[in-house]
Amino acid sequence: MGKDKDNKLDAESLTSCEATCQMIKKARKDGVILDADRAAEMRPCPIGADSACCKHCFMGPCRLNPRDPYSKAGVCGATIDTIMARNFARMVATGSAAHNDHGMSILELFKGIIDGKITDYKISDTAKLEVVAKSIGIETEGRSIKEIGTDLYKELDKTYTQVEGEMPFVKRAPADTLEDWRKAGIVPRGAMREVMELLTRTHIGCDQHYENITRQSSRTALADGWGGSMVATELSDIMFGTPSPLLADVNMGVLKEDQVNVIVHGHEPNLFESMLAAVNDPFFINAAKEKGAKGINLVGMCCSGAEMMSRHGVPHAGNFGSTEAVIVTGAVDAMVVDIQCIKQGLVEVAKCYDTHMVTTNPRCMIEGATHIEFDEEEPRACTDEILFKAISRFSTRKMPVEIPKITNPGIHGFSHEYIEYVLGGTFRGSYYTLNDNIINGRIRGVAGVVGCTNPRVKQDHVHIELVKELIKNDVLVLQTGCSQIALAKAGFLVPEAAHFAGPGLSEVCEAVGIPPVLGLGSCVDNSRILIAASAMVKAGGLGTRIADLPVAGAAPEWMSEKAIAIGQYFVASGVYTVFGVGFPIVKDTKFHDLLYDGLEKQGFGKWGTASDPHEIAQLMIAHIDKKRKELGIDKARDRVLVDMSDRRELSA
Ligand code: SF4
Ligand code: MSK
Repeated sequence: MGKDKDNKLDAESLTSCEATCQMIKKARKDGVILDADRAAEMRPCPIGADSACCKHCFMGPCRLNPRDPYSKAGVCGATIDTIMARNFARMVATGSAAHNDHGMSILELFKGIIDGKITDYKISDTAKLEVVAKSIGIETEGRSIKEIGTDLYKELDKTYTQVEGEMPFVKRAPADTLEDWRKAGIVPRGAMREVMELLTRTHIGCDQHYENITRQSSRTALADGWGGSMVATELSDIMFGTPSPLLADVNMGVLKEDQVNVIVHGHEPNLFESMLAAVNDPFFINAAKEKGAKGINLVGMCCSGAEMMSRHGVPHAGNFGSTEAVIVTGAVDAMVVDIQCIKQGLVEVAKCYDTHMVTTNPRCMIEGATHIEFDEEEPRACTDEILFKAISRFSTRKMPVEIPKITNPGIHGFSHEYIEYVLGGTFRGSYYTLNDNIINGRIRGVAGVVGCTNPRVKQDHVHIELVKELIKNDVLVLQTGCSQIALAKAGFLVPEAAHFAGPGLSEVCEAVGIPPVLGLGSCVDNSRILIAASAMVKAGGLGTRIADLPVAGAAPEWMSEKAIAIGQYFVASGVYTVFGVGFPIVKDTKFHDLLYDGLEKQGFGKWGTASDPHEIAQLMIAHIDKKRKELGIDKARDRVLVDMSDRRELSA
């Protein structure tokens, strides 16, 4: 990696995103420090990076030697396996809690609408309301929306509060997968109970068997994927509309110099939905015009941005790695945030560029930011106050504006319902065609590539190179979150990207008219991938459990505890899941063997780690091929590929 004249890493080596690169250079010129430069200054602690330390009690903190992990134990006698399993468990607990807390807020909002207490939102997708209710055994025939909705609320409330029994949405898993969970004793009861129990087990002197701790980690992670995240996705669709493909622009070029620019960044769609209503209110459009603006430009970032783009085509300015950099444009009149993945550093950067930095959720206040609390019963009080501030900042803009002139159009909004429609057809109404193309070998398998960006690696680079390699090898890629935005910026969410795919996948994409990379939305929308995988099993021909499918997952630039919870729910559901950047674990330990091999032997998925995108791709493809072989469909693929290349030669 090269250095610039101030001995800092070249901006080009920090990001593949041209717009972010331009803003890193500008920030350095302006004397403003961004996350990428803070990361270069902050060397990770090598013992913590390997998860070989513990600070769970004050007899410690205890540090073990990752190079000789069994040479000593903590003061209490805790071994390296106990310490790593407990650290891992706490990450799963936090990640699962975050998604479940989000899901619980969405459920409360749903209840408020059904009860008639909240009137600013409505039930938008009544057909989906019925489908979801039926999927968990609620009678819908001849009943009103209020009756069905009330029962659905009561049933889904168990996702969080139930202390005994099985969480409602686990019924949607393939029967054999559910049976595997039952045998292992990891069917989640209620998320509050699972998170509480997992944290209890990690207390000094409690659970000190790495396998037993990890069993509860799986249970708590499943309470995320098949619990809080799935509730959030399904109810958000019911309230705000189920996405179907639409064209939307991504990248910093979506900001407009002559308009009032408002960015919403975070994870809960309700704030964003209300902001969308507010910016379309003629009162505010006129108020902006009176101050010399051509209008109000609402833009998203990170996951709520991905959700709003999927549902309404709201433009998206960039992923986690660009949230500070976008403020450097000087064009952001208000940066409005709710919860999760909000860097505290935003406040300092916003101060430097005279941008209003506004927090809105009582769970997420930031010192130095303006807090304007959002209340679903009176949402416009918050959004309108923010808009007055943003308009007034526009009219008194002091900072020079420099907006990178880059926008990348792409197709977003592939809900699992739409995938079923486009790859199954209305006639069959299942994943039959997808399965058929996997069985005949045109599609080698399916990969979920998801998750964050991390300033420890070149932004977007690993995502892009990994996905390129996968589609080249006929692997259909499903995406969510910041990874989806990385590929959108690289121009891969368009049908024309089928040219970069292998012959089999490109043939299917061209026939159906879809890109080889399908964007499913935000990080809670990873639950759409679970439902898609279950639908593949149910469509037949590819085994009887998710673990049988030729599928794999990756979070190549992960950084958050939520990512670890997501990884563990995919693994516990039966998916081989590879993380890039690194992983907090010491090799040649029993805990490492369990995560990277033992769980698969027990019938689940397993973890993998590699930092090079091509190596990640090879690991995933090798797993997909292994599953094809186990299913006895490996020969079909050889035949199809010979046919295709023959055909290409003939037409050349
Ligand atoms: Fe050390 Fe044990 Fe306390 Fe952890 S719980 S800090 S290993 S004494
Ligand atoms: S926002 S969790 S950086 S995907 Fe969901 Fe992006 Fe990862 Fe946050």
